[in-house]
Amino acid sequence: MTRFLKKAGYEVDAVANGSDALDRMTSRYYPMLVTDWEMPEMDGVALCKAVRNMQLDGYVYALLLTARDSKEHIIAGLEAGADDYLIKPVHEAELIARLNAGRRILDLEHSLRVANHRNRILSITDALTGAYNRRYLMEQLPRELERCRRYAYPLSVLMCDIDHFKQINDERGHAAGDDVLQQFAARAQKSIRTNSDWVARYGGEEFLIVLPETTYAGAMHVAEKLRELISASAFHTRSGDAPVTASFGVAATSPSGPDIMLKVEAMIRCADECLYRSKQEGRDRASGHEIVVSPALMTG
Ligand code: GH3
Ligand code: MG
Repeated sequence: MTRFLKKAGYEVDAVANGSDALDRMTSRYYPMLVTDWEMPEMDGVALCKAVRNMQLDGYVYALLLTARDSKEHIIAGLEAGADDYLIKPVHEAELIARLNAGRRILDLEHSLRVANHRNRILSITDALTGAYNRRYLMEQLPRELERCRRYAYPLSVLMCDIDHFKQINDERGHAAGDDVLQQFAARAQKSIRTNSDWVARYGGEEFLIVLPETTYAGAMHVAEKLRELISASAFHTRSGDAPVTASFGVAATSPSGPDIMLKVEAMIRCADECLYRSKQEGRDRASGHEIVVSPALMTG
């Protein structure tokens, strides 16, 4: 069988029984499985069932080989998760033809998977800036909050708003405004930890940066770093260089994590209030608040 398959251009790993096959399939993804039905310990049907219950990187096309050709027998095999079967003795050309048919299914499944992945990325990304969009933010931030609560880690959010952005649009045009938004997102991306922190576009020219496992002091430091990076050099737009500043509002939980009552909405509101304070106090600055007791508890 290995010889047949290799001759037809397949890469083959041959194993002696069902549980060895299962072991191999857990350690890497095999798109195709050709298995005998009748085997000691784990037979081919049990193997197919087990494979269907595994979380794998792609679909596994399973072909069962059997010596019995009764209808009930074959139906049971297909119902257990086999895609096709062959009655032994195996005819070389037929085996290859059936596997090639299986490959067409695998190719389709692969393109579907790629398309789904691309759609998922599109559905959570802001098209202009490449930052996450608000939908993703409202989906993911409650999870971050929950995770920080479970592990008793702090969580901070940083609300950013470009100063006098309307003026940039008015003086240089909307397209130049778009250039500024793109570069703002790029600079924000540059000033955070790539593996845990993330940036979402909250509204028109407002961005929210999520900083897991970051205390109030840490978040204020990030805000200050980004504030400096924004004002340090002009933004290049299609209508020339534009000096830009931004204001920031930080909301942080206590170092031991969010309390039981704290909600995402309250945290965002708190960051927004701090941002408002930064605007009031003259813009191009950061203000923050550490939420020691959640607002719900304070009013309760
Ligand atoms: P402040 O310093 O108080 O934040 O003033 P501001 O002018 O930045 O704030 P305001 O909220 O008055 O104006 C925000 C502007 O952002 C108005 C809106 O036209 C513009 N805007 C929102 N979304 C986009 C976008 O996708 N592209 C561009 N170019 N402009 C946008
Ligand atoms: Mg603004």
